[in-house]
Amino acid sequence: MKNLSEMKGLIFDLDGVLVSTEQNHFMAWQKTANLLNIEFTEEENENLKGVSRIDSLKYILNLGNVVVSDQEFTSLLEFKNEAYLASIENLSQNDCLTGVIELLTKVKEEGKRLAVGSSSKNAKHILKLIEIDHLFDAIIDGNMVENLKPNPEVFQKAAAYLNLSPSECIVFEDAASGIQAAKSGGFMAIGVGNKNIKDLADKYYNDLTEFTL
Ligand code: B16
Ligand code: MG
Repeated sequence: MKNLSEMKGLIFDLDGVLVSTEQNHFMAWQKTANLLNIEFTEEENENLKGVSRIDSLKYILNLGNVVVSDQEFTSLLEFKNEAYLASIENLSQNDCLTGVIELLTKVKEEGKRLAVGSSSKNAKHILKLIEIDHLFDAIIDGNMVENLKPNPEVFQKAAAYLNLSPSECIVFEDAASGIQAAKSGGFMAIGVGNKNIKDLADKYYNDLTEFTL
């Protein structure tokens, strides 16, 4: 494995790494599942971290053995997203996870290239709300890729925007699907803030204050 200090690019997942909106996603999915009388627990939600909106709904429908029309499927996606957006309305820089601002500021000063690689179609909106969008050289979100995590496309695209190869970049992730995506794309995969992925990642930190280059 390469020395961390040799790495030129840092690519961050959004939800669960830079900001803690995973609970908001969970609550919004739970409301959606309730409409369909499907029981949806926090344990099940673990499988949806990093997973796209469409694939998440497919997973929940499958869980309850529920079949819906295409039109209903679209309405349910809209319902979930509205519930999610309403719940993050008051998000601010205070909601950045521990160590985020300090790390981003420091590595930027050191000349590292920074990107976000997120499955979320709301990523740019959230980055603006938490006022860190200006720190990134590239923001690749769920609107910009065909294949979402565990496919590596989102991180590969981020590296390409940074003009770097995967072997020159570190990916920070909180979800199994994201660690899988990073590793299959040839990136160093650092797990953050989710003990369930400790064994999957190349290195693991409880939060970003523990990380130094
Ligand atoms: P949206 P990440 C992912 O973001 C979330 O982890 C996941 O829970 C969510 O379903 C997915 O984004 C899609 O989000 O509905 O906003 O498009 O962790 O890849 O930054
Ligand atoms: Mg995440």
